[in-house]
Amino acid sequence: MMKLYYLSGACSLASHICLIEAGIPHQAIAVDRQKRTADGGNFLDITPKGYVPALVLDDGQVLTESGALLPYIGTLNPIAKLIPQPGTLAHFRVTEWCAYINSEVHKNHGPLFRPGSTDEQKAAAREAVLQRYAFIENAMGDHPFITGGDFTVADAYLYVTLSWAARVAIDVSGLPRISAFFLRCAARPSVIAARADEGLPA
Ligand SMILES: N[C@@H](CCC(=O)N[C@@H](CS)C(=O)NCC(=O)O)C(=O)O
Repeated sequence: MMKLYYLSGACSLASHICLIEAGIPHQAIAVDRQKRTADGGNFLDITPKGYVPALVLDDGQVLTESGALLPYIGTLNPIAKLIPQPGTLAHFRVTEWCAYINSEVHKNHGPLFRPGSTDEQKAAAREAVLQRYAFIENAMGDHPFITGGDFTVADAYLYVTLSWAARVAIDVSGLPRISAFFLRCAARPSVIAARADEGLPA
């Protein structure tokens, strides 16, 4: 069975949601800030990168990086429609969004989570993230999800960054589509189940 190493509520929540959406049997194993795993190991032995998500495949190989892991998980079960068939442009549309959320949205949160950031650095980070959310708001149009009618791995990733908004004081109330998108995702059984597994409030 695959093992997903996660830090509660962190970016790994997106992979966790997608494993559930795809119906892939898996074991979700918590990692703490000291890099200890809930099954008694040292997370650095799983990946020297030391950060989540890390997915241990059935043959023992380890896959990391949300930008690769999410499309991988989505591809495992085509019926779940978490990503279109590999090799099609539609597939790369979803990976394009995963890359955008990874490098433009997720990464720009850095100063908001790093202890010791100055108020100026935090304000600049909030502005950068909000500007990217505004871009997505516009790109989403009247679709329920980023690329259209199907909930994809990119939507799971965007849901997770939005779930940090209140904690890092990013106010998305001026973005009605993004706000509705967040509530739409939060109501999905996979999201509710993954949050419960990670000990997060409903
Ligand atoms: N490049 C990685 C970054 C992953 C990442 O930033 N993980 C954070 C949680 S969102 C983490 O594990 N932080 C704990 C740490 O670095 O000690 C990815 O995109 O998957």
